[in-house]
Amino acid sequence: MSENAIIIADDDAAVTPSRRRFVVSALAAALGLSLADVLDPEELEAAPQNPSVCPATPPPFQPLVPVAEFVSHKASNPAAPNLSVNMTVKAATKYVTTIAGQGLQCNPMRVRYYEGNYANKSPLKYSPNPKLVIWPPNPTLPGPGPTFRVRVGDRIQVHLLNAIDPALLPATNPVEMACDSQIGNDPSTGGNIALYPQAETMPSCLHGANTTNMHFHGTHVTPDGTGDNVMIDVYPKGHVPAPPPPPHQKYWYEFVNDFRIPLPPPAPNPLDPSKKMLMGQAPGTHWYHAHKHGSVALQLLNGMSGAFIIEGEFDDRLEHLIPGLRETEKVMVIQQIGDQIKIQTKADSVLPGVPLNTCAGGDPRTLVNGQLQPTITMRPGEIQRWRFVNATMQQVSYLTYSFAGKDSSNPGYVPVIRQIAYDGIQLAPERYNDPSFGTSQQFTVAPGNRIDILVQAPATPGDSLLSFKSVHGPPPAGCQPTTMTAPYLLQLSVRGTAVQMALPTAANFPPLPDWLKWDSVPTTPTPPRTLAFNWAAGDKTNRPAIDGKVFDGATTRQTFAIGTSTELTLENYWASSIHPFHIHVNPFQVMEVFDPNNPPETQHIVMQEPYIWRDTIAIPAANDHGKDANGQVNGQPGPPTTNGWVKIRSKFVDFMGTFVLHCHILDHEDRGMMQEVTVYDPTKPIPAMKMHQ
Ligand SMILES: [Cu+2]
Repeated sequence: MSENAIIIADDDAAVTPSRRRFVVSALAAALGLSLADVLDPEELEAAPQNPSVCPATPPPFQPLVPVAEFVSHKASNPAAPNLSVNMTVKAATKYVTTIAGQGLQCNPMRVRYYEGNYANKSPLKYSPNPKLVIWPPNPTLPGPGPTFRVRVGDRIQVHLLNAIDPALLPATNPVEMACDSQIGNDPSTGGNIALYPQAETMPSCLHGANTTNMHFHGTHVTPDGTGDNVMIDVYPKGHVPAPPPPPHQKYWYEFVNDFRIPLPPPAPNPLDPSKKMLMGQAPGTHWYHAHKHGSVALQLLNGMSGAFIIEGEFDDRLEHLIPGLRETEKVMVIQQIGDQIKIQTKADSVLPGVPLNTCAGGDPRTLVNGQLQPTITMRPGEIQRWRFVNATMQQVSYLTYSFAGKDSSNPGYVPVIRQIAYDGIQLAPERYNDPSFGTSQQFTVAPGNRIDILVQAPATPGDSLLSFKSVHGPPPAGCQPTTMTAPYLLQLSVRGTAVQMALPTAANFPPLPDWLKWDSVPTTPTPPRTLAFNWAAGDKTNRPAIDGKVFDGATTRQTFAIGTSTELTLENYWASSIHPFHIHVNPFQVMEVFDPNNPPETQHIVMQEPYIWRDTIAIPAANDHGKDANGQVNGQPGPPTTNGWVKIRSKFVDFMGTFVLHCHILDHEDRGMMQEVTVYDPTKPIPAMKMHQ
């Protein structure tokens, strides 16, 4: 972590001595405010509307403010949790500085957010200790929840309490079990249309805006019980849902996720110590976020996400190669904060290529740890590890990043970057040395992706900007082109005396552990499957669907016997959008990618062994060859649309249970582009589906 990292003090924690401990007041100092500056609700209401820069918000080019970290510690006995935190979901008005035209604008918005502190000694009952400091120290600033930093083998407890006051969110439908009233945009007229109640039906519509739960994205743990369980509903405390859920449908006001991150094979399986682990947990940059079907998009747009760093042997080996890397590491959560979702739709049409994008009210508002365009300072020649989490949720944030010199007369003033991991899973040494991955000087991340890079500053002082551009042309309709007028995420400033540091080579880069080699974990192959990411057949609002069906809680699922593996071909029928495919619990290897929008020579990429592991991959958009809404080009019938597709393979070992696969453009997920996944014991009947709403 960074040398100015903020670690919330835990009186019981025996933090590794090399890890420095600072208190949250360091953050207040960095922002030029005291904790007493935190505004109370009356002051919030009286705050000025739309000044150019929000109160207490750092303007662009200020030093990057690290997010507070909860760091696991050695437990007093082997069964005790290594990290136990309270995560309370609240609502507040936050002030988000964004770019409007050529200037800055302050946008007050009422959003939901995570407040974190260490749990007290009664781990099953929520009871915050007022003596403990909390994150965020200033709830009026936008940004992610606290960072969790643990190690493979650790037991984690997260006490999730839903303390949203629905009265603070009057625009929300108080009926948690029915589709919300939302505004859609009809691209054929440019006007607003009422989206609901119209043709969309439970459970695949925007609903449950104040209901929540927590997903641990990238973890290889049980999806059932208190593990990475997204089948539960946590309602605002004291507010009985109306109408009440069916009797068999459990719900909570607070829920404790409690699970152990497995050690690499041949360690015992934490669920059943009589069994050995077959796959390991990839140590890396993972994250947590809200995952209540129907409100995932809104809650991530509000900012309900944070980094979940899992350390292991890979990190030890890197630290050995580059001593001091942990101390200067940067964790960056990329978010786009907004308070309302506007969906583009077109009623009574099932034509391919209809634009359907959520654009946060027309402005992507891309922030790093809640900050607009911060600065990271390095010494000449210094190497740092940067961890990026793309916690955005919409098509417009599918961006390619690369550095460019800030001085336009010297665009070549850029650091050297080397990719070391994708989605929290290390690259093999062969891929670290591959011009398409490790040595590429640009990287592309879709919503849900993480990327780890080593950054080596140029040998002389100067400034460089990490710029970004949309992968397929300008932002889609409905999104203001702020990414074009200010196309950079952050600034790198190189100052001070030079240091001599060397990047790893392919020869000394950490080798791939055996359990990340496909053949080292034997499975029973099953026939390949194809999933079509398309629209609901006959659905008036073109809901996003898989194989023509929106998630219905009754029939839409994939089942796999434990111990099997399969190849999946994922096809994208939409010309208007990528679909970032994500599956919980088990990562996958990427074997082939077909992007029909690329020139013919680069359309079909057949990957080489060792394949890259991922848990989220953008299925390239289809190419409709310029057809209009009537399927014509220049008044003539157009050629058939060419779908984008990827081929992946995955294995379903270690954990039986119920989880989901879905598109990580999260309004697509909420409105139906999701399936349940059941990994079952082949000696018993397949269990029923679990999610109903
Ligand atoms: Cu999608």
